[in-house]
Amino acid sequence: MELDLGGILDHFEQHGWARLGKVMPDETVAALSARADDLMLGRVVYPGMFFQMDSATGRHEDAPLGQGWQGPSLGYRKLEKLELDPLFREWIRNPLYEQIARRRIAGAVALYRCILFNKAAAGGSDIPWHQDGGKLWGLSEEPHLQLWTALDDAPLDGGCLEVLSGSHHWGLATPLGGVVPADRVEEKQADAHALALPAVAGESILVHNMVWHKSRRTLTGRRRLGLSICFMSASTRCLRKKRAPRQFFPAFAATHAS
Ligand SMILES: O=C(O)CCC(=O)C(=O)O
Repeated sequence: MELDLGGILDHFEQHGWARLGKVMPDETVAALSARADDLMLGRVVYPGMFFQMDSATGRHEDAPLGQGWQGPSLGYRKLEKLELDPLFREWIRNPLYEQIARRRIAGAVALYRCILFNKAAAGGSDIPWHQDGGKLWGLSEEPHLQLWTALDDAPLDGGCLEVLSGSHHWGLATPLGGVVPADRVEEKQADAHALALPAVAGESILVHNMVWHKSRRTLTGRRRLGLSICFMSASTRCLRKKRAPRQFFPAFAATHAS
């Protein structure tokens, strides 16, 4: 498939998101999806992988913190450090993503995170308006490039991604980053202006870290898995002080041209 990357990246720059279309082959969708189940059910195990169980209430703020894997369940909300797994690693480094990363990031490229957002068939939970950055992320530079891919169909009533187009131009809503405070959401009438981005399994969407985005519970009775990959310059340093600074997974080495 020939993509007009120039046009896509212009759209990303202007609106804070852009559709790549269905770029993940069906067999990769199936393999990653099956591997996600294996990880949640404990059939494939990597020490150091991060898990967060979903809340029982459908409110994301009720999801338990710091408990990690709690036994076999398809009810996890987040799985992180998927770069530990060879199937996910291969997808992270696919040639299209490399091309995009090199157009946006000079020199060597590192992975900030590769994370699955799961909404289990029972519905999962809402994710409120938020930004991916700020002090919460604890980095020397703010990353801006994320690629979100549907591993299941994510229709309008099935927990699709929603964005506030153009909001990345406003920078961080708070120095801390993360959830956008209710008064800012109100001020910008974000819910009235939310743009839903339904996607079929295998579709990737570029998401600027600063664009306000959210997703609701799925009402379809089917699971909705979304895979989010955030790239950044390999020169970015972890600023955390309480524990040893994080070392980031090298995604793409520098080339002579970069
Ligand atoms: O997949 C989702 O539902 C939300 C994704 C998200 O919040 C993120 O990528 O930061």
